[in-house]
Amino acid sequence: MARGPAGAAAVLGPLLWGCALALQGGMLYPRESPSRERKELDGLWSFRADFSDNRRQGFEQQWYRTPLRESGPTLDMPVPSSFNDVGQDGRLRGFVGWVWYEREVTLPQRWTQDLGTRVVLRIGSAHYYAIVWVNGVHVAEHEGGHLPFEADVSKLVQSGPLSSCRITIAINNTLTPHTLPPGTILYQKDTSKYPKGYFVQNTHFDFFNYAGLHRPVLLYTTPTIYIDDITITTGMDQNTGLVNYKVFVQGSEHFQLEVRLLDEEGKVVAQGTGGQGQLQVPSAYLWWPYLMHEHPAYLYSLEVRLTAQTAAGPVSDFYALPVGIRTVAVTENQFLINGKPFYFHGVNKHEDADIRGKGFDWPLLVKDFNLLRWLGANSFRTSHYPYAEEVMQLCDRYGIVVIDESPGVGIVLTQSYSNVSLQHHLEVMEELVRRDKNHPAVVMWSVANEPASYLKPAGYYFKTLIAHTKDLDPSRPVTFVTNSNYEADLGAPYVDVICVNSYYSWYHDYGHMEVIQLQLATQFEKWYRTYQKPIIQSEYGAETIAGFHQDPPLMFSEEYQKGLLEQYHLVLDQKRKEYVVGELIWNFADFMTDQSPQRAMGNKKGIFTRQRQPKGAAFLLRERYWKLANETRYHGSAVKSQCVGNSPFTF
Ligand code: BDP
Repeated sequence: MARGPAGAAAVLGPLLWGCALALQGGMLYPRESPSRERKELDGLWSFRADFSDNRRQGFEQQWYRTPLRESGPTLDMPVPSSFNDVGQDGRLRGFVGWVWYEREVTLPQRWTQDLGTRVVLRIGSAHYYAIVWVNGVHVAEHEGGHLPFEADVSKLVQSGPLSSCRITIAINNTLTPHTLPPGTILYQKDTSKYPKGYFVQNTHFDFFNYAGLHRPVLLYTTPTIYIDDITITTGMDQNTGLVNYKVFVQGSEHFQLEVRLLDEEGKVVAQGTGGQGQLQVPSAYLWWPYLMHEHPAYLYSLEVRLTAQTAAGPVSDFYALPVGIRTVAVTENQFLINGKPFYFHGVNKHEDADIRGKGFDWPLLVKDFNLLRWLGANSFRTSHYPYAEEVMQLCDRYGIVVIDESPGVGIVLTQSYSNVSLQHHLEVMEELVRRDKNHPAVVMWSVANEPASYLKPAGYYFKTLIAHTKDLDPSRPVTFVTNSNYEADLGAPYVDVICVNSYYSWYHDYGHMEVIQLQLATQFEKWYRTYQKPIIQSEYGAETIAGFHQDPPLMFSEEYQKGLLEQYHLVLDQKRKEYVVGELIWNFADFMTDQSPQRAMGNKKGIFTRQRQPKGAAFLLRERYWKLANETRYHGSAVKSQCVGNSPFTF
């Protein structure tokens, strides 16, 4: 029998506490379990860019109907990867329009013959707009390049004698004023200067608009009655950990649910039944950030078992979700994790590397986390879009705290504040919260970076967006990152934490490091006086070409980057005693940008090069972050003495 609200949820789709989502269905990360299998589709796909003038030849000729090789020449394209940098054709690097990917897959017989098996195609990210066909039949469309989407393809793969299926994905990277991030297409009509039909893509952000299948694509199975979504929130009552759960089921209204919480040694510490409840964990081990506690990142496992009776016999589904017990709160001048002041000493990142562009890559990811830990960084912001789910999982495991940012970067045109844009932005926040709500590492949502928040419609836009995000998830604070003036910022009244970017002695008063202290102190004082909210210096930095040396320092040299950072640190050290709760360097590593006279092969504000080698500033920051860690580390009694977590990442 159905218990709790799960039956209703099957109709309404998942509910977070108190707020109905427009989205249908959950987006649990596909994990193997006794009832679930996965088949990864990474590797070589067939590929073709549609270079026709209107970019629509693929649709006119219906390239999805037959194998791609039959409608013209194809290239081998690795997945996951951006398509831009893997080839030798200059036209492909900057291509704007539709590209076509295709892959033939052989399926296990059980998947195609057992009608009690549900087969799902999941695309981790396709930048930017994607249309998907299986065996020539349209199965999904998705807008947005940084969040996963799925299609139930059971009927298609189970309808014929075939044990293989052909997956075709058309992807368009065009950005318009209503996409996130926004962009504009500029047509040049002067035929004395430009060839006929000439256009370029303009954007208001500086990272390169890499495109393609950036994250894993896979097929996975569930039973036809299945666990569709789980929502966890956690709390503490004295020493007792509280794990509130809601489980959403699809496929039937008649089922039973059992949940068990296991500690890191596999011991059951709490259990319950039904679609909703609270588990109580006496003497709980808390999830602490890296360097804040001897045993950071303690993860329990929530095992959910669904059983149901059907005419064909019993069905069961099983899903295990990592759970960290921790609380987050914000006061007038503090950011609290587990009730203790937390100071963000971390970085801003990008998903970016040589050749693969924004393509997901395990070696790169592990290298980046090793560098973060070497640096003594306890946090990062997913500037300027949601990162791969696997990144968030490592943050949970290593205790790296995350400010989870939407792709709302470069919202500067009035058109991008229209209702159409706002509606899409609301949906993106729903998709983001749905995907990342259960990660203990995520402590705050950022709805945007450096929007033109002084424009008149920005007040309503951010008020609505932030309120909606809080409805979706009342358990986390919400912010957006500003570079505007404190008194002109129409969004700031609605945020919980002020995140401010500034580039003193880089974009202003360049070459004059002597003004930094005064200007930075003034910045902090004005923001605090106006809003009385904690402040994070969410970006600061200097362009630096690795190996350029100049003393006394000149711009672009490693000495200038270090000198500039030191000036910022003097002020941060004063203000962190009052209300500044964090500092995030721009940027972790050099990254690719659009070509422009201001950028020499990309943005060079990394403290590591694009190949992840340290510049001088990395050593300076490392010394600072470890010092900060030792000062701000929590020497708690009760929780500390109970912790036996086996995380290897102690210090
Ligand atoms: C900031 C933006 C960031 C840029 C940075 C820069 O938030 O995306 O890369 O400037 O110019 O304003 O380096």
